[in-house]
Amino acid sequence: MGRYGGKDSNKQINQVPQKNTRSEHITKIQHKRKPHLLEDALGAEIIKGNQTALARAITLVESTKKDDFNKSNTIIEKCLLQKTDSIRIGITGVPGVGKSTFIESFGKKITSLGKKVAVLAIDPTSSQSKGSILGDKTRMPELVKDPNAFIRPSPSSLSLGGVARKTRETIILCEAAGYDVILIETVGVGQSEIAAHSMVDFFLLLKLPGAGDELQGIKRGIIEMADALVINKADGDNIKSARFAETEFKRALHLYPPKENGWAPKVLSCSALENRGLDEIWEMIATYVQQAKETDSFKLKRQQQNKHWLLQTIDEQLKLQFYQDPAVKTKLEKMIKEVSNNKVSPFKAAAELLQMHRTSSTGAPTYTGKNE
Ligand SMILES: Nc1nc2c(ncn2[C@@H]2O[C@H](COP(=O)(O)OP(=O)(O)OP(=O)(O)O)[C@@H](O)[C@H]2O)c(=O)[nH]1
Ligand SMILES: [Mg+2]
Repeated sequence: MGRYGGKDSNKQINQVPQKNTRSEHITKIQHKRKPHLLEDALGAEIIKGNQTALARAITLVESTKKDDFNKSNTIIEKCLLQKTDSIRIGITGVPGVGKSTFIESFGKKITSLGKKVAVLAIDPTSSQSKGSILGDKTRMPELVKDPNAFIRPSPSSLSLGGVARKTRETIILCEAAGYDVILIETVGVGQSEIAAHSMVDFFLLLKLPGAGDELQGIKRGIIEMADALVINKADGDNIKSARFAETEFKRALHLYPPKENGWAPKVLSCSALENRGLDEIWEMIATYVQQAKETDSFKLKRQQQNKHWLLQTIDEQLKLQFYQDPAVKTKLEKMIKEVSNNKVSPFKAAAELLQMHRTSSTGAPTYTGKNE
């Protein structure tokens, strides 16, 4: 008897209970699909620009639960399909240089141009002290109130690697929500700067007036990363020293070859407190973006960054899996002792441990959000 054509099935179709069975069946399917309803709804609301949905999705991104990780991935996938035309700007500088004040003034400038701005942070200190770089929203009183601005502090209790990855995923969500400019604030120390640099289109280094000693102390690496050096606090008694610093930095930057994309880093000065010099900074960034888009280097840089993050994430996950493998944990202790006593070579020990992990990890979960 055919599934749809037979006598019995005709009889059944006319019977009321069949209808119930069908609706039960549909309910079952819906129930099965229910886990995706939240992601679908959040994704759709984010794309409409709903800030509450955006904040909720970011919380999922920041969560260390595996279930939330899967949900956030589904949302990110959806958001990635959204075509955007954003500019990602990194802002760095030593504590007290005026990053928060600058972001407040610059953010307001951006929204006054009819654009939406999102402010995110990579802040490895936020887990240790409550004085996180964006925790201090009092430095951004106007921007906090601006409906076209979205401010999200750095997630706490995560390692730098964890924070950086979450920030990067949050960029995607913010862009899908229609934020045209993404400002990433980071402290001017070590790894967090490198992480920020590898997720932005333009990297801006804030400096203090007073060139002589500054020039001596400036790290070569950071100069090479910066697309612009901006001397902040160029106001009041500082105006003269800021101008001097500007000349000195320009001279110093001449010694460096232009970047791969042909851009020669610029030196400007501003007063974040008095809202001066910000137009020039915005124009400089706009020029950079225009040039980079013309030469395709804008797209190329983002492609390279995607590749970097793919490889970086694989590295992190592999390491995490290896060191969390209970078999490895036990054997590693023993191996360390043996290697220390020259009973076995480090290379042989490593090979054995890796082999052991390969055997024990077959079928092991590919992700664990813990310990990040
Ligand atoms: N005169 C002057 N003071 C400024 C300017 N920008 C910031 N400041 C002051 O410098 C101090 C530090 O400013 P913040 O914006 O908190 O600096 P920050 O770089 O965010 O500092 P951390 O969050 O500690 O890393 C504050 O007292 C600001 O008022 C400026 O353009 N001119
Ligand atoms: Mg600050």
